[in-house]
Amino acid sequence: MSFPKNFLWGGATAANQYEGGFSEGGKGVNTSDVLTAGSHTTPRRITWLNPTTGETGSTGMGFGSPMEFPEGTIPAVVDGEYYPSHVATDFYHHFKEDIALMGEMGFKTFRLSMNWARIFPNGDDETPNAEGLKFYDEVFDECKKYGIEPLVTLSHYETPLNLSIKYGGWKSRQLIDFFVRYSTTVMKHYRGKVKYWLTFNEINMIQWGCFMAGGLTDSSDQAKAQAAHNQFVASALTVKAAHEIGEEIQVGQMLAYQPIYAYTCDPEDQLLALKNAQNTLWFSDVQTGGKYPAYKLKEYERKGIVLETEPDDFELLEKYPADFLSFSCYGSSTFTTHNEGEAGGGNLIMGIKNPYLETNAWGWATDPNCLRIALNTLYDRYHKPLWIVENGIGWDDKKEADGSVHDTYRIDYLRANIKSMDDAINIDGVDLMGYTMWGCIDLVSAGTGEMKKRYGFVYVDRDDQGNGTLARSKKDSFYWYKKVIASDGADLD
Ligand code: BGP
Repeated sequence: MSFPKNFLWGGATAANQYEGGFSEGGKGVNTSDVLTAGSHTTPRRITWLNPTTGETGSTGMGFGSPMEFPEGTIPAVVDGEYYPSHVATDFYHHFKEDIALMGEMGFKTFRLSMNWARIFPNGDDETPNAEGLKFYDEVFDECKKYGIEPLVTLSHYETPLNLSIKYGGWKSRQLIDFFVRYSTTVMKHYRGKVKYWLTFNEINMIQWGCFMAGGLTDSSDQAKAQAAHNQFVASALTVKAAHEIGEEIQVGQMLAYQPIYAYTCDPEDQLLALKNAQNTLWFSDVQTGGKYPAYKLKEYERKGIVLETEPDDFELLEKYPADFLSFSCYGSSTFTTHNEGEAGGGNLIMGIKNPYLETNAWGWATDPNCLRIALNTLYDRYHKPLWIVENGIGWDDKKEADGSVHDTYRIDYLRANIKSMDDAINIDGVDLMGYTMWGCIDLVSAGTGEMKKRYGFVYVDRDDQGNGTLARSKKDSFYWYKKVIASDGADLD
């Protein structure tokens, strides 16, 4: 079996983990720029400053360790800290070389995120930064040379820091206007160059990483619910604007998804699995389905959460749902009510270890059926085109003296996942637009801030402390993926 001829094969990246150019081209500071590096065992931290006393310190990001800003402090870049986003793997200065490598692999599409603060440095500026616009013009022109269709995320785990400090991040409705100004500006400016857009990366992650996903410094349930609502409205208004700007433009939702399994057939385990699945799916029920599900509204009622809404919010959500649903999927998670099983084996949502699956060094389980199950679940529920915009495996790759990297484990992982996708298309009839492997050129890990958790087809010479030449070299998986694309997914050997 093989994939449709127009299937969009490619790779995915995000500005905060890849682009660098921190203080170049008139860019402002983003929330992602105040995150330190961490590791598998040490959570990343947000650095803060007390502008009155000059005192500095840091707090957790809300998952792994609590987020607490002492009175009078604001998130800030402070002296003496290492911030992985500032250089990252320097796409800013390597984009021509990197896009050429993507072209060599035969990419049909390249998912990247636009750095919001490169376009609107403070987020609430009246006019965009011309130098920022120019940078992406050059990037998209380069893509065009190789026939690569860009897929652009508008906000991938970053918000201009000023919006977090001045307005409290996405819990403020004012951010809706700032975001829509930004999305409208870029959709108009890049018309003819960019046709596919995504609004918020892994929108459901606001439940855990609320600073990262929503610029919130307040992690209360009320703030998170309001922030999610505001992002939904901003997404709907972006879909509306897109359709007014050009009928060829499509705006997708981006969801962090993983199939959820019950560890046993005990109905209590089944119910727990269902509830965990709903905790993700309500985000796509709203943004792609157009309606809040009853269970979510009931939960808000129980918890005393009251959303601040405008009279036409719900009509907007229903009238302008996402054109397609994109998602990340790395593996599955398993849950039980029983006091058994070993902890771990999930991705961002950790459950217990699934005895049928292998995990990598970071405890992420590889599940050969996860994409087929995910695609069927989401297609059955929404009947809209789907796009897998993240899938892959993080590994501490070793580069040989001759520059080669023998990443057989990555090829094995991708082969199983592509087969799973193939089955969903050819056996189950799912409408799948494309597949962008996560971190196609090595980049910084979002979860840990490490370099050594690598995903790429291309190795980048840089370590966890920021040393290295940034030189690029092709891994074995580079040649393998090139063959996969050239054969429309038929040759997976
Ligand atoms: C997703 C994020 C990405 C990416 C990926 C891998 O959740 O959208 O930004 O980083 O996961 O995760 P990590 O980098 O933590 O290994």
